[in-house]
Amino acid sequence: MLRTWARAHPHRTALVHGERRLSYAELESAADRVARRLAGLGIAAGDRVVLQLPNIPEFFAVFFGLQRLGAVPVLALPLHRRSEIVHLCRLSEAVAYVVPDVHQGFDHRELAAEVVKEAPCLRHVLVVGDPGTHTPLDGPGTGVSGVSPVHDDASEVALLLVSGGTTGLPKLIPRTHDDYAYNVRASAELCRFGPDTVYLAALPVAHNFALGCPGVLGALHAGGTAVLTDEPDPDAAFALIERERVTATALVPPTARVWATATGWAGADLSSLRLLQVGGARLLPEHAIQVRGAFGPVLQQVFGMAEGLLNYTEPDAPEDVVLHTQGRPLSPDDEIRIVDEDDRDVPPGAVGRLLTRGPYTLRGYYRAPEHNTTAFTADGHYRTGDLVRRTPTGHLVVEGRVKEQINRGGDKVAAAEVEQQLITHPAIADAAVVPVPDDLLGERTCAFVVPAPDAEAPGRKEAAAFLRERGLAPYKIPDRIEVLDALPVTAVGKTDKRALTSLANALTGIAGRARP
Ligand code: OOB
Repeated sequence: MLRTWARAHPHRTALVHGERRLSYAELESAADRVARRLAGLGIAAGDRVVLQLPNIPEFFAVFFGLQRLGAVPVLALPLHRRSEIVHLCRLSEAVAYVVPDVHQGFDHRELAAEVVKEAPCLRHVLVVGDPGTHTPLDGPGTGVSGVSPVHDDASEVALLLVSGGTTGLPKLIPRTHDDYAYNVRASAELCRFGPDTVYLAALPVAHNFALGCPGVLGALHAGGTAVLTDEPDPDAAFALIERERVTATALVPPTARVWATATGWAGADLSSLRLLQVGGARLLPEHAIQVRGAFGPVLQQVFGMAEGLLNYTEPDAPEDVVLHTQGRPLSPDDEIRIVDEDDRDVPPGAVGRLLTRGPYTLRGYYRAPEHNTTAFTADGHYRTGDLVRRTPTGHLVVEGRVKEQINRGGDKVAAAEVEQQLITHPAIADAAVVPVPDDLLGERTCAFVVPAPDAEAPGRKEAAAFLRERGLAPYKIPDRIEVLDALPVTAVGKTDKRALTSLANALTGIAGRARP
């Protein structure tokens, strides 16, 4: 795809980052350079490479360079730390790990040095910027001028996305060339992207939303421009929107609300904005009204998942649909079932569990045969874990979830992953993590811990330091720790998360009254 775009309009601007501007021709040759460099290091078709880069042009040079070689990027998030990265490297048997030198004060070279000790499959750590003791990404490649694309089968895996997760360790989602290209093309069409599109990537481009829904890839597919930034705060973002005449962007609900408030006092000219996508977590109707009030009829709700299925409110949808639903499936071939706990269809309009199957939805997690037996129905429907209802117009409203995941303003935290980390603490005998409502983030995490015999359970600060030391991503560290003598159990002997959620809420009430 990149080669086609670069031939069609080599001199148009593809990517903007700060003062840097890359034309399509420059992006094309940057991808070629990376491909030759990686080929020179022995990286070949089928190899997996963990890519952990922020929103900088090199992300796309490496992404497309890997595509060119037929190698598969594993898209780690910028906030992933040792625990996640080691797991992703081992699971994918990655041969290389690509990192920035220092990003937002965090030295990724130090992290990489720890990772290589625990993931012997890694043969190379490639650094964008000052490589320290590792290998520079920039460097001599093979002499061959231009590595030609090796694909002959569009059903092969093109990239591996990280799942929000419900189990102890993150899962990888195989996305194929044909499914992901469709994802990008159909999304770009629905969102009316064209050569005049200027897309601002303010969410991490390693996440499906900003990468391909329609995201940066959609903007490039349409012949437009993508502006990359890691600063979604309104001061920086509004200045960029004004300077670059940004036409479209994607946000999670907390950021959308901050932006909406900021329009009241910021003087920037935002008149170029034609599409403001909000998704990744529930946008409450009152917040949708606030955002639409501030930005006008440019708001679009997006209910998507890295696993595939995307729902969008259409750009010409009635106001009521935009304010009160999370959109309609992208493809006419997306199959939706809304079922009860025995997989029986609920009556039309009733709330149930969302199952889906379709042209760009995964058929199985990567190297997870056991998990796949429960994550899918026998006939291949993916169990999203979301509770939805369908309106007469076919739009979905997200009403909750059955999966044990905390959605912290769009950042997904698998309860089991944090629980398993917590119980490695010598003073913790048992742990259960539940969501608590939060005005800004929608939800935060509350961990209930049971102290080990004769031990005193750690407080929040100590637990946080412990989990950071274990290499857990910062957004997974519990916002609250509560100590119990024992965890409540259900009639069948499972931890009663519902009781814990109510308890957490009751404790919030008490804390709220105690601290006016
Ligand atoms: C996006 O992808 P993931 O993989 O980080 O998370 C998917 C999950 C969904 O299953 C759902 O539980 C939740 O995030 N979610 C929403 C939502 N959008 C996602 N819940 C309520 N309302 C929404 N609008 O989050 C994602 C991927 C592509 C595009 C947009 C979001």
